[in-house]
Amino acid sequence: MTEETASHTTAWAAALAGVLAGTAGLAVAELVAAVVAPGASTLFAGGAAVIDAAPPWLKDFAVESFGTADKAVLLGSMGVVLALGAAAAGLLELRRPPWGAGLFGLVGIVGALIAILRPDATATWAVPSLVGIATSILVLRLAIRRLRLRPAPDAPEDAAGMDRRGFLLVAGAAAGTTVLALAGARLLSAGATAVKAARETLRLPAPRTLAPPAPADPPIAGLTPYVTPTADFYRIDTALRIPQLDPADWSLRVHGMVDAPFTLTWDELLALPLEEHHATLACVSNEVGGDLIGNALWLGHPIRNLLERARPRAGADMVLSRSSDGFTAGTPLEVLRDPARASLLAIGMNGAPLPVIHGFPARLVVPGLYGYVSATKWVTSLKVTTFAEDQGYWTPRGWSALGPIKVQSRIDVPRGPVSAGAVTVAGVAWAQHTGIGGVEVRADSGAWVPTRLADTVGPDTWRQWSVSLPLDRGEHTLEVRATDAEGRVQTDAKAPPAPDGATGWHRVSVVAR
Ligand SMILES: Nc1nc2c(c(=O)[nH]1)N[C@H]1C(S)=C(S)[C@@H](COP(=O)(O)O)O[C@H]1N2
Ligand SMILES: [Mo]
Repeated sequence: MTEETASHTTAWAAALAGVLAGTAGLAVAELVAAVVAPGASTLFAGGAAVIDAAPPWLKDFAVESFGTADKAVLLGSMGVVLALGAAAAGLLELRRPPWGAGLFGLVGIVGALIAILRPDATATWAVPSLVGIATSILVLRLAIRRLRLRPAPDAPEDAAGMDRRGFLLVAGAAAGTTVLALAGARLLSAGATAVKAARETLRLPAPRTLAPPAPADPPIAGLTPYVTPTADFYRIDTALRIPQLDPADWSLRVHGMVDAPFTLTWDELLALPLEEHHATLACVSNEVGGDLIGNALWLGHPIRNLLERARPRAGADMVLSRSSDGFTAGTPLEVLRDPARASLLAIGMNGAPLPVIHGFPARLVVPGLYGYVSATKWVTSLKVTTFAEDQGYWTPRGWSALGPIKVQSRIDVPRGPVSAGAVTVAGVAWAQHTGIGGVEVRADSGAWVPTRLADTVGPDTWRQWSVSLPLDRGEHTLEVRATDAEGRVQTDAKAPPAPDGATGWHRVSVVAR
């Protein structure tokens, strides 16, 4: 072996040592986090910090390009960046010891700091990153030392100054540690299992106030159903690791500018009269024609009753709701106190306890407002405050403090080629809490044609619409626009989702054959 190839081999081995040391450290951090606090894992605390620091255009881009896979993409990209960094640390340790170990140490300290700065963190959250990084440094030092042995004077030409056997042993031990630590972390993440069991054994109390029955769906293939099946309901949140709240430990603190602050336990909540309401939840990030919207039957206790009990003081104009993982939403106090609006502290969705990803055991649902200013999942605190004093999570990140839902409509059918002649065009339209007054469609910028509206239980949900349009052979552009129940016509002025919701008409191209 020439000296050059030998040094190439050594360099590759050093980079590999860096990656193995890094992965072993991350895996050990996972294991320690499973014991100390699941949120304290270096990878998840770091990822959560990246999400919190991401500017609105990036959030928008991630949601738009990857949808619900945005978190997997984030973790994947972090993995690539960390692997490259770890390889660099390996090379650095080979060429300029102890700077490789130093680089690892720096990353470990930053990881520990990020973890203890998470909203729900305690000082112990530093432990996983610190133990993890100690592991990484140990593996790195041991492995690189095997690569830097000076060849003995009487060694054969090709010895190249490396203790091959020793290196492979260290590498194997590191890989073994990684596998064992990850398996252990898996076994120990019992929290999630306990919460899953608590949810499955939960019997929801019967509602005191029943929702009117949902209207039957028009028999049109491809049309969005009136009630979104829970499994198809969109999910949007900043939670890389879904909060696992056992109802037995859950409570809601109602405090701030109130005369009578109190804390509501799970059993107390279950003993309160519960109401059922249909409401269509929408995400402000929904593009025109997008599917970040869903309609469900919610079961819960009116938020206005909780606020009444706490007695808000004069001057308060906002309720800052907070989740166990630090997300916050700022909702106008008068909206939550409005006796005509069914704003709920919800515990049930479509007849079952809230799924864990939708906020188990309790979340807010406020008809008429985008989710980011109202629909806090895993909610644990309601602080009565002012818009001058407090901001919800997304406001300093470029989104409007107020988020009333804008009138919108979407074409669901047809979305592919059709036979020329009478073509069924159908979809949904929404203007929550005002209600939909009418929906019109047109082909190829022709005259607007009114559509038939399906029944609805009230103004808080979307409405399905349909119409039969005559279409000749060829390509056509279909457009839809809605008018709310107060006569406001949906604008075609295009606006992106940020800062307060997309506008514009939904258009689809169809080929009639
Ligand atoms: N704890 C928490 N609650 C949250 C969010 C979040 O990031 N964290 N996102 C909000 C946003 S932006 C939306 S659109 C709705 C989505 O609720 P869903 O996932 O049940 O559809 O939840 C809201 N509640
Ligand atoms: Mo959202």
